[in-house]
Amino acid sequence: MRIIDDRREGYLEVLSTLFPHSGRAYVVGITGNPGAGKSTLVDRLIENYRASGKKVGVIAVDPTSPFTGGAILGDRIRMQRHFLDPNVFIRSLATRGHLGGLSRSAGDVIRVLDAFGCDVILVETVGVGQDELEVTRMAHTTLVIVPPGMGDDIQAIKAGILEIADVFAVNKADREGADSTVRDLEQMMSLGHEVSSVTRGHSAAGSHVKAERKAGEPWRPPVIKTVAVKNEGVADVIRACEEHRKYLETTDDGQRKALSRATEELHAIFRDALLTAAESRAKAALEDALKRSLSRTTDPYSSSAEIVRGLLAGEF
Ligand SMILES: Nc1nc2c(ncn2[C@@H]2O[C@H](COP(=O)(O)OP(=O)(O)OP(=O)(O)O)[C@@H](O)[C@H]2O)c(=O)[nH]1
Ligand SMILES: [Mg+2]
Repeated sequence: MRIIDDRREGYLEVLSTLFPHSGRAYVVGITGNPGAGKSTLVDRLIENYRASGKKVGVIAVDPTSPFTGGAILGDRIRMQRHFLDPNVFIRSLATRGHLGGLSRSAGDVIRVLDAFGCDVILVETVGVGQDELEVTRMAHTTLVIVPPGMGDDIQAIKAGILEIADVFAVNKADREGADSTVRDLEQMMSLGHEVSSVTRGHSAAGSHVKAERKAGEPWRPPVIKTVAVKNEGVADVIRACEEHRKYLETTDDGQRKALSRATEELHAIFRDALLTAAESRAKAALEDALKRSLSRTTDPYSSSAEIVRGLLAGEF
């Protein structure tokens, strides 16, 4: 695992060897504002999945952003009770490091956990940065956690987060305002879909009523109330995720998403491989270009284009 985390010599060979053993795990991305209760819910999800005998992988994207500095310690404590369970694998990932590499690193770790035989892999990421949101694109299902009483702020999260949600959990439903948050979310979603009566008239946590989706209809993200600290509504979240998984497995929409996931993954790996190879091949030419840049004899745009032409023509 260290080899992968630190990208030590040979890590690509390891991943390549693992590839045939991967592809079976179901990946759930869990995102939402800082403090929404992601880790608490993840802890409960682990508990529920373990109770049904599933092997669980967890990737906590280490929030080193100024918003949430040091929160990973809290995450560790929250999930601590699962650390000794040999069927739970918990890894954390730093958000800062190589450029745009977070999703790539997460992808690598997902591959490893998948090959280890994890049935479910939960990826917790704070839904604040683009980089973090990218990670959820690797998940089959994205669970967005919203605390109650967001009021107008729901409009604020709308832009980035609403589009990526496959399932909503209105967590901390023991607090005031959960019902209106559920209503707001549903209303927002019904702008693009037919209005349904999901959860209307039900106030207890987890009392989500399955919306009957007819064949051919697009997926409509269910909104589920949870009280993660009391394990309420968590089984409903799992049920909703399973439904979404089935939806993906049986629809054209699911096929399209699988294709786009595979495309993105291949391209990310290709870009990395290309860059590594090209930078080492063009080392001398790059040094020369740098000198010319500094002396302002050749601009970096022209030098770069020149180097790429040289590389493609096999001149280096
Ligand atoms: N009342 C109430 N509190 C909750 C619930 N779920 C979580 N909390 C509390 O909310 C706080 C934040 O929970 P976390 O699970 O750490 O939230 P998080 O989204 O992982 O936070 P970051 O990782 O820092 O973004 C903790 O004090 C939890 O105990 C809930 O259902 N009800
Ligand atoms: Mg957390």
